[in-house]
Amino acid sequence: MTGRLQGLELRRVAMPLVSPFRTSFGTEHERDVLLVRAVTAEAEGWGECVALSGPLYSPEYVDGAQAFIKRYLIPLLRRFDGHVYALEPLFEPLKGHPMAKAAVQTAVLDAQLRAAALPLGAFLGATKQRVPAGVSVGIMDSVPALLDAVAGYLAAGYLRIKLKIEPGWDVEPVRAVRERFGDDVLLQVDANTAYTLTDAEHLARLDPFGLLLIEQPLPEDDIRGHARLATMIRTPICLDESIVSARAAADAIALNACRIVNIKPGRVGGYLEARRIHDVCAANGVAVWAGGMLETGLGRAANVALAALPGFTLPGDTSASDRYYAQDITEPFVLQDGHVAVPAGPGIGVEPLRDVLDSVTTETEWHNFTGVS
Ligand code: OSB
Ligand code: MG
Repeated sequence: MTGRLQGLELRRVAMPLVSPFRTSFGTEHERDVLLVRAVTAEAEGWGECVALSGPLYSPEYVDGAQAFIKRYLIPLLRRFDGHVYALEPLFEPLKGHPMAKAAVQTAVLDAQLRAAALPLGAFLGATKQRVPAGVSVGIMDSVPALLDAVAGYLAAGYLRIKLKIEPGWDVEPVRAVRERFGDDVLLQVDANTAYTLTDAEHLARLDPFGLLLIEQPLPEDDIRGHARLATMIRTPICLDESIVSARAAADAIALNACRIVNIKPGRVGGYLEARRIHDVCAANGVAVWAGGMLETGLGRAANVALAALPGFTLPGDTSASDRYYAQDITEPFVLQDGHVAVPAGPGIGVEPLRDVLDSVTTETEWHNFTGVS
């Protein structure tokens, strides 16, 4: 699995969301996505950059990721003809920018897997053909609006509900969802770093509701705070933003800062590192689940393959395409019995629908690597 790169395409697409998605850090109305297409003589592959438009979830943002790829990764890629594993040491001297690196790595990995006729799931060690789907529900203007949204998702078959929370929108929405839909619904919350340790008593008020987990209540670098909070509340703590590498996962686990980990390949520099986090967690008996970043079908396909690994024992944010987009850029991912099918074809196993892709494209640049030694 090697192959000289003939070139790289950077493509920006504008994808209107079916409804605004509000979190403790902001509201997304439209997804401005950077796609990377890697071309070799044998095949081409796709990677989706999960950076949001602004640096509100992590330091990366989509314009910055594109600039970083152009200025720092493309010069390295011009001479690259190795296995995708060789990209990690090649990129390693450049600090940070995991989402930009992940997008490029995934495009190259997809091209190499397609050339080798190997599905991404098989490459990573997937053991399932379909994965249970949860849904992430944004902060709403009112509790009745939230209950309507949750009712719709449960009717569609979603197997787990995640409520975005922030100070002022936490205990009441959770109580209302429990009262209306009962104790059997798998329910969890995600704070996206909106609290501090002084909120511990308040967060303990979530204890009676039998939540699966509370995701990232405290700041990204507050590992000790999460460990302390874990002794003050009964709801299991899950980390998202804090888990930036397999080493960070090992440290957080060793310090008892989390009992569960959300794995997002973009946050950790790609699917190779995501796989290592899965392995570290499995070795420590820590459950993992697949996070999401409002991906199009291209990014979703790869996330679903990862979610099919044996350590992914909780439903992920691997929702169907129509939870996000009226028209996806691939054949839509659909919910069947609350599950999403793992693509069976080589690489990520899906193709962009060319007409749709072109109709949402706002910018394309092609970087040609041939003729350069
Ligand atoms: O914290 O998990 C998060 C979306 C964008 C940025 C961060 C997060 C999210 C989600 C949505 O919760 C997950 C999805 O359905 O893609
Ligand atoms: Mg999260």
